[in-house]
Amino acid sequence: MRFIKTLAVASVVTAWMAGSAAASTLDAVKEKGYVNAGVSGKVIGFSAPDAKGKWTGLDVDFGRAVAAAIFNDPEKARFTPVAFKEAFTALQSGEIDILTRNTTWTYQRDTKLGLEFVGVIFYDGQGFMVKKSLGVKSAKELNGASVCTQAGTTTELNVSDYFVSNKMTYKPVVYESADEASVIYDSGRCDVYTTDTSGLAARRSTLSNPKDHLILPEIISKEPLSPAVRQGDQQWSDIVRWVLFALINAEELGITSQNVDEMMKSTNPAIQRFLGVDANYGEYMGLTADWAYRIIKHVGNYGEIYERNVGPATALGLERGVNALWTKGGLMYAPPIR
Ligand SMILES: N[C@@H](CCC(=O)N[C@@H](CS)C(=O)NCC(=O)O)C(=O)O
Repeated sequence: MRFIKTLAVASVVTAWMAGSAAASTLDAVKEKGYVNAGVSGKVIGFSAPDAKGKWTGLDVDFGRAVAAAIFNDPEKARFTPVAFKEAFTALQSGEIDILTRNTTWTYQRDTKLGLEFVGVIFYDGQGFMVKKSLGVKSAKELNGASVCTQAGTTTELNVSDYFVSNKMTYKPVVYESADEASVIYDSGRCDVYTTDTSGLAARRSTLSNPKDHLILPEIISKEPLSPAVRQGDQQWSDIVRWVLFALINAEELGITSQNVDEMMKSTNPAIQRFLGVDANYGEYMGLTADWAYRIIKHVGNYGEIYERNVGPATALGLERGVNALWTKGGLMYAPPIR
């Protein structure tokens, strides 16, 4: 009797394993030979093609980091531009494997839409941009203004909350895609352009005269931007989450794309564990012992990714601010790899 019971349990477990193997995103990704990453495709610094048509940006580099961990080749990430209105369905339908698209982690997207956000890659907040000629210095002076917002974003609700709570009115001018935004704002159909401040900096850099525009000091919301995956494949969400944590931990440990080979000889046990020198931590996620080494070797750590895409030396010119490591007064804090 006892034996039969054990058998029954074993067959249930086998069936479950077979089922989960069939549904494994990692297997499907390996089979097709690349990770398909959904990106905005139009936000400089986050995801946009450069002059030579090569994808660049912080969100793009995150997709490359996932590909590096799996394939030891960052070029095995493909990028699919997805508009906000189709981004979540593209993920749910399996068209894309990850969504890495300046997307805010919110309660409803997490619970109602069946997405899983893996962790914050960029702490942002919503702001306002106006033409300097308008003479406005603070968002408190925007009563009666026409405000450009993008359909389907968190922006619409935030701006409404802000004007209501400050007892002001505004005229919403809603556009569908980022392409329309510059045209609408540049042509004067709205007085104010509002989105995440990183998006404002990106947008400003594309306007005909960036210096004619002012980003106002008020930050009216929390926009924790996070990569997302479908709910229901725990191994896949672990992989994508720990790729993000590896990027942040590498910066904290001082491991860069430049010194990672040297670091393989480090006597620091945390660095040895991270690089898989004498332990195979990758196998718990279905990856190899050197999964984190691969990421840093090919793509660099979080700080390197930040600096080359959105940092002070780029067109966006964003200081690290709250996106600095927790050891440097910021919010970037990743659970340890041990
Ligand atoms: N983070 C906010 C807003 C993001 C947002 O508005 N992004 C815009 C501008 S930064 C965008 O991605 N536009 C490009 C596009 O839709 O293709 C959200 O998740 O709703």
